[in-house]
Amino acid sequence: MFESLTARLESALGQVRGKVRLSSRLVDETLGEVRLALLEADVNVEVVNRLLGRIKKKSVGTEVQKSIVPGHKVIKIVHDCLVETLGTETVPLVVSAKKPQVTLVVGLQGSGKTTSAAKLAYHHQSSDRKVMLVAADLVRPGAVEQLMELGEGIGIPVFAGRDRNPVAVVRKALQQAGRTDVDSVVVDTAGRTQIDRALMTELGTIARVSDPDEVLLVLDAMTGQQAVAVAQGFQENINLTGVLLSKLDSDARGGAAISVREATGAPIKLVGTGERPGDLEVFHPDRMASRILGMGDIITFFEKAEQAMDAKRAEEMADRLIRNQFTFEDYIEQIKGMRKMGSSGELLGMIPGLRPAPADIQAVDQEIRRSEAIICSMTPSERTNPRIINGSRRQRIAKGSGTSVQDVAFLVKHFGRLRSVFQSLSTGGPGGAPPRLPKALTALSQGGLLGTLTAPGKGGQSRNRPRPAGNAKKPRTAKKRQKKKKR
Ligand SMILES: Nc1nc2c(ncn2[C@@H]2O[C@H](COP(=O)(O)OP(=O)(O)O)[C@@H](O)[C@H]2O)c(=O)[nH]1
Ligand SMILES: [Mg+2]
Repeated sequence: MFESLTARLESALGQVRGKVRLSSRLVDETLGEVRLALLEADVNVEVVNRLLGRIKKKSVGTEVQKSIVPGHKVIKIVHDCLVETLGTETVPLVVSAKKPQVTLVVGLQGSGKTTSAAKLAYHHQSSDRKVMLVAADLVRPGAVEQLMELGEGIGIPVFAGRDRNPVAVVRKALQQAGRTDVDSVVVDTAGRTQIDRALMTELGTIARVSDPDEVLLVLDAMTGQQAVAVAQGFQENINLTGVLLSKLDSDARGGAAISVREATGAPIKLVGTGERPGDLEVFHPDRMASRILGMGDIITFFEKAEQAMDAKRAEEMADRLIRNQFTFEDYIEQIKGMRKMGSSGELLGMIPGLRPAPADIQAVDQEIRRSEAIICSMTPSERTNPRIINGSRRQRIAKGSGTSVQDVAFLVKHFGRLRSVFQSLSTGGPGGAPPRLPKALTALSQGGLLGTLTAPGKGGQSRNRPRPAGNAKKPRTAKKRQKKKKR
């Protein structure tokens, strides 16, 4: 599903991914690539223009530059605007008190109507409704037999009259449904190779006699933006309640999926994802956007980070770090913020390009718990001024936290090291780079703080191992993370 579009968008957005500094030129370039990717995917050009207009409007403001990771923010904006294009909200199937409830399945020949009618019937049946299928496609040879076979496979009766007139078939089917206490009737109608008068007249008459609760237009996803013209043609002649987009499983480009809602206003309610009766899914715009972008990790990271991190507080903390005023109190707060975002394993997994091994995750968790225990056993003055922690204080803290004197000494020592790292950021790195407050924020939000503090711990070794401070061997994950920070 969407393989080619997703690959294209991933490479387009790869340029800003993880970036803590963004020039407006880079943003423009990236959005230009996004535009091309969409056009290549056969998305309707007007839809592309409107979508990009929205994205551009949102990505120029200060909100992007001020966000935790501006590069991620741009991707998040693309995602949110795509959700809007896809319809924002999930539009459910109509639920009515009428009995039987009637669904008409309409569309061009070969779009997947008969298959989808069976899927819908199966879907209704699974919510404990008594269902009947109606074979009202008397145009396509073998269409009635095809539906009978499908119905038999899922144990749903198929009404197929002897009339040559589909309107009469539908009328009789509804009478029988009334007699047999059927809750839901799904009517498979005839299609044509293109929209023509005869078809529209026939559908109009069927709609009049059956008073449908739902009229679903089946569109073949593989036809790309042609689907827009088909939908408009049907809309002019019949009241559609929604679209069922079929063959999404075979659609690498996504042109129809992205275009239909924005171009026609008709909501996509369901998607077909295969040939079997169960291959039907409810269409959720947000999940679909994540599938199309293929960057679920960043979106989730961002949403959680924004929830957990009060931006102002984060800035204050970074500021304190830079002024060398960052204390163990701040560190504890930082850990709590991270906790709100999920387990450290989840968090590490969300950092782009990082695939931590379970052993690393365990080690990090263990180290975090240990340092938390140690800090909790410190007095407030020790937390704000770790310099006063001497031998006897170390002993007391170790006892209180169930750790060793070495553990306490290690944490204090590395805390000092961390502060100096951040301070060097503020005074400029090699080559006299300007102060990089946003970078400090990135490090914070991406677990850099925790990483630095816990880096030397690996598995269960940390307790017994003598620890050379400063140049201790770091686990793989920490190394990668540091690389990430250098970008
Ligand atoms: N892969 C895939 N094939 C589908 C899907 N829906 C329908 N088809 C296939 O598309 C072809 C045409 O479907 P059919 O229901 O006969 O179309 P109709 O002429 O509109 O009734 C058949 O071979 C179906 O098996 C789908 O969601 N995924
Ligand atoms: Mg058919």
